[in-house]
Amino acid sequence: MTRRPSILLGVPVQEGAGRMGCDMGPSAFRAAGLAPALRDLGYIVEDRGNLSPAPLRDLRHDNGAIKYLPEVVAWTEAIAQAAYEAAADGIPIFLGGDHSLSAGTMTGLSRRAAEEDRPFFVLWLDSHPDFHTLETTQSGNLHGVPMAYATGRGGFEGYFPALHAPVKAENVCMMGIRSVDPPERAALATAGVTIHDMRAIDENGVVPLLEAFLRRVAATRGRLHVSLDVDFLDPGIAPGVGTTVPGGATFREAHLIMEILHDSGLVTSLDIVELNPFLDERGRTALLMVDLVASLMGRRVLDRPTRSF
Ligand code: B3U
Ligand code: MN
Ligand code: MN
Repeated sequence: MTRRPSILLGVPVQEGAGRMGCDMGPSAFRAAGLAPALRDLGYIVEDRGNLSPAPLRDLRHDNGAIKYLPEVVAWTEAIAQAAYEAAADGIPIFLGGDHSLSAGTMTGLSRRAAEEDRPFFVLWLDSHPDFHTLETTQSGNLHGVPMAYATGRGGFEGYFPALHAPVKAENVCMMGIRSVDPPERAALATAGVTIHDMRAIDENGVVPLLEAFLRRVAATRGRLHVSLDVDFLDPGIAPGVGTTVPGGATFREAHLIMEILHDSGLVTSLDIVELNPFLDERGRTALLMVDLVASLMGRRVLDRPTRSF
């Protein structure tokens, strides 16, 4: 079977998170053996090294809580361009870095999809919806805004790059959500995003929720971007993250999601974000994330017929 090459892109942005250390994420993913794991699965792996931000501009916003706006905007500009280019060459895997990087990846990837005349879908695996605008963020940490920006909510104009093709809220599915701030909750009530919070996962299991979304993607020839935040996982198995939120996905739920995603054959790009190696325990979170990527890319315990969509 010929497979599209895996393209690794390090994105050592840390200014979007509340604490420093995510800049070491790309190194930790490499040290945890991401490239050899993919080569073992038969992929050609091209590691494009780490991106750098675009030049800083002087940007100020009335919301005085916002931290590092010029830095995060400069990163977003560079990431959007790199994502747009890499999407034409293979399956890009963006090694974060904090989740503000998804402002750039979704922008560049949705532009690529639009030029290919394909719909663009996002599976957002996170304890948070990251649906704040620049006005509503109270922490001021810009890893809390990428989904609001990418889906075209107001107030980012003049700061973040203009969107070639906003992500359609109806094409976004979130799973694992369990920490939502009041303004996010109000915005999500009418936005049209599909949200499966932890209660929905407990009541239904991950399989029917994920399959329903994948059937929608499969019906369209669309591109599917997966954005995996470490805090989707339960902190008991993934301690290397700045925001630990109890009650997260188990090892088995997370692997099952990855395996079904591979069966679907629909995934065209991936973010792995919010790993903070400074907070990790002997690399166990980095190693788990690499194992999850391997499952997403086709690692299996036994051969079995794949599910079709
Ligand atoms: N919603 C909160 C917390 C948060 C969002 N993303 C992360 N934490 N990782 C905020 O600060 O916006
Ligand atoms: Mn996040
Ligand atoms: Mn999160």
